[in-house]
Amino acid sequence: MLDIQKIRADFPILSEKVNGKPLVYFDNGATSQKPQIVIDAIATYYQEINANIHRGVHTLSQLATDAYEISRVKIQHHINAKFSHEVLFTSGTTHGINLVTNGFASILKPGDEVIVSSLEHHSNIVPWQMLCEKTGATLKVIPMDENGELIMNAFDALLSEKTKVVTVNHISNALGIINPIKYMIEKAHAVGAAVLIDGAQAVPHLKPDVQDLDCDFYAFSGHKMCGPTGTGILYGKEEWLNKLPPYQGGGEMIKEVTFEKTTYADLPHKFEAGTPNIAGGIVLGTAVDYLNHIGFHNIQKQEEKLLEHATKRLLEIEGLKIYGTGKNKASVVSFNIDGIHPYDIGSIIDKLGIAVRTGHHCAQPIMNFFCIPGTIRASFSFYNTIEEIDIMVEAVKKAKTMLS
Ligand code: C6P
Repeated sequence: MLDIQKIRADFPILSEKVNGKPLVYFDNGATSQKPQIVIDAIATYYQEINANIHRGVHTLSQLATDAYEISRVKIQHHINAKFSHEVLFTSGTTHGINLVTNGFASILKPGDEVIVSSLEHHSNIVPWQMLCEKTGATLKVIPMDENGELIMNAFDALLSEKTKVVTVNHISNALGIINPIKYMIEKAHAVGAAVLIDGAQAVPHLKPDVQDLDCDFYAFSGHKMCGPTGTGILYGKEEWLNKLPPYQGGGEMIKEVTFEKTTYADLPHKFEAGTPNIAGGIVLGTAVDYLNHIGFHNIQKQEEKLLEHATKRLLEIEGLKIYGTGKNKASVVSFNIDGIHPYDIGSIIDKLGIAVRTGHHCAQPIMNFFCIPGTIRASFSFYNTIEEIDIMVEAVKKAKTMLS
């Protein structure tokens, strides 16, 4: 059993007041809060070893380079990648996905097909749309049902020898649905397609095993898993990363440059042009250590309790509808109240110190499917409590009374 109060003490912001009320932070899907150990590690980096990496022979540069590369190896082990050079530092999920779509521009041809799911965040729709426009490939979409689950028969029917890429999120940000990605990866590989998993919403809740999943790419953001903003990881299988051209040209991604021709550095540097977010990359390793110290088994147990309690309590409110009612769910509840705009509820409960996200959650196709402008999304983390959920439920009831 986790000692939640002890864990909460690790997060200074959780004892802040917002609008004069104790903060209830349920916007973890947008970004997680940061423990003191992560906040301190950023200061320590700048106070003690700040230098550019992979460049200098001087001691500080060596120290910074070592810390950065140790963090890469830590993350390699965390996601069970075969090689550390399959782990690329990025600025976040969006960056990772764009790196891949940029690479596929030189691979896809007219007539090829890319399959995305109807549950995607805009970050995993728009780059593929841009790629299809550039190459003449066609974008196909896996439909969903009323529970927010992808329809696997329809997915199977979309697959053919024309399918070159399948991409899907591990967990939907808007609904919290956990997708059957292992099945989907196997099916996609059977027709020779590459698979990119958008793991942005999965990594705060679970430890992905990229070798077991057998995905070709797995992209995620550091800031949703207790790490700093502007950090992220793109895992890519070695063979794919060797096949794709570099994303950006610049310093550090080269072997040799002449005006006639440039040869590129080996992995992972081929994809890491310019000075990266050094402090962020190092501290992402600290965040991973922190989460592993809490333990993902414990995290999941706590989050299951929160999800169950929130679902039960919210459904006591008349006229409240939850979107995303599939069986396999992360600790996210997306809901609306009959006849009330989600922004209005969100604004009133904000005055009571409760932070939720309202709107389309960068997933407009999902809102279009349900014919709604948006939802109120409460996304929980292991540091949230049952008491906080009760505070939110009472606040939502109050808002409903005020707005009815
Ligand atoms: N979702 C949310 O409130 P970046 O911005 O690159 O760190 O992550 C983009 C992204 C990609 N895929 C999924 C499934 C996501 O949930 C997100 C970010 C946040 O739901 C902010 S829009």
